[in-house]
Amino acid sequence: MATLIQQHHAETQFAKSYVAEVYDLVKKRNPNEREFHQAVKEVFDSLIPVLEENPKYMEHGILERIVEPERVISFQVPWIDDHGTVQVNRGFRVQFNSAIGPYKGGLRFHPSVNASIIKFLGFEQIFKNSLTGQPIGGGKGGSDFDPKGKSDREIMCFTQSFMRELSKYIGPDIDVPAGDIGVGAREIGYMFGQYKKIRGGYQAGVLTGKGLAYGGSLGRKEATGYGTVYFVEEMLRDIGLGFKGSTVVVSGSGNVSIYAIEKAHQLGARVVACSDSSGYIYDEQGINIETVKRLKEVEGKRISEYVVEHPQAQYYLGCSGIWSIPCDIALPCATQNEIDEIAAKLLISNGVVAVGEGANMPSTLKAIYQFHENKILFGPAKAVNAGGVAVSALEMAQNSMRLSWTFEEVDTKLQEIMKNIYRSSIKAAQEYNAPGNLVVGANIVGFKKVADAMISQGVI
Ligand code: NDP
Ligand code: 2IT
Repeated sequence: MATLIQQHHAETQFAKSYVAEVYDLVKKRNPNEREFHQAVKEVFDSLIPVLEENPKYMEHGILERIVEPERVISFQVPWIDDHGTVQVNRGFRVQFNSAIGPYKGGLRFHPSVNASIIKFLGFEQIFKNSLTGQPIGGGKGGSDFDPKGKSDREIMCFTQSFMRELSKYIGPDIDVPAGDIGVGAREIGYMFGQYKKIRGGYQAGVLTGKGLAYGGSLGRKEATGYGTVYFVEEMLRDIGLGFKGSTVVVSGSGNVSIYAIEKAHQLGARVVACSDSSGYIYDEQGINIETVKRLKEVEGKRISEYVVEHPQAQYYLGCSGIWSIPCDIALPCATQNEIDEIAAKLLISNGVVAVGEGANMPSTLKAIYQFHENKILFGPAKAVNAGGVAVSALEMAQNSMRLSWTFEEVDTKLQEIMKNIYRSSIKAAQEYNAPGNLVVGANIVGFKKVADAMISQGVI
């Protein structure tokens, strides 16, 4: 008869080989989708102890099912530019998993968008949305359209064409898109108008991140950046530290970065650097966030303009150099894989204490390994940046009730949600023998709820 240790060993081997088999299948079925493979690998590596403990997840084929989107929509987006020339872009919506609620997730407009990018983002969104504790499934979409340098008319023309097709597949109880890179309040406004026109009815809950005059929620604009800082504050609190008196580096200068910088300053930190895809600025006195807001949110300028108004600051070409700046806290808030192994080692040798991922998958797997090996506090994206989608779900709730909460009410709920995500993730990490490992903890908490719901609903 097998001893308990032998039995445990056999179960571990079984769970490991099941994970390896499904991961191989993912690579075979989705060739060349590097980012999607990366996101799957990170989640799968966390799940082995959960599968050992709950063989039912293997028996019900949960991994095979969870990596296969329920629906992938790819469509043509034709539009006419200001010269009268017809342009054609590619649009996507990946409806990944609806076990716990309607598909929910942003739309990204960036020339780098392809099936791999949208699938990695959609896959991450399943677990992130589950972590928030709200009833929302996972989805993502976007286009390879480049909003840079486009006139307002071109943006409207493109977004209307995009929505003409997307409108067939979304709805307040079906799939609720929102913003992401290159999609903010202006784009959501045009898409909402087009959806309303096509449907001939006012369905406020079909999109989130709307303007305040037509169903948007106070606090949504700030939610991802503020939530990122609230989460990292929880991480720091556990070792008796906080933002107060710390030096912080934030990459990017878009929606997430701006409000992460603002909240970090409010908590007494000095944020000394931020960036865009062309370069980064260093301001030893602390970045003037009002200048960044005006340059980026109102005037649509490059971050290099900052030094014209603040001559004490320096501008450096190239965005990756930002990680060579010594800091206590690093908040990558721009894009995927912006911190590689070299950048991680630089941050570590310069004394970084905590890293919080405001962007989606900004650290490579090798970078994450470095942070863990060197006992750096590391907050993974699907936990750290969940505040954005969490407040989107609060926007949906307000739309359903036909009322609106005050900024303070929304912000208080956001703080509670971020604390809960931290506490449940740290608890799961402890329970599954990975104390302090928030990657493992967040993946497990996010996965279990969705997997249990999938089992309850049968093979559908
Ligand atoms: P924005 O479009 O508002 O800003 C993006 C910022 O990142 C810009 O400064 C942009 O610079 C920079 N950036 C984008 N792509 C690249 C690139 N390839 N290389 C270097 N820099 C780049 O987007 P958000 O702030 O909304 O999103 C930032 C990140 O946060 C993304 O990973 C997104 O998925 C994630 N996120 C966003 C949420 C939200 O609510 N908006 C919620 C959760 C996560 P440039 O202007 O030069 O392109
Ligand atoms: O990555 C994300 O969580 C988002 N872009 C926000 C999604 C949302 O539905 O608010």
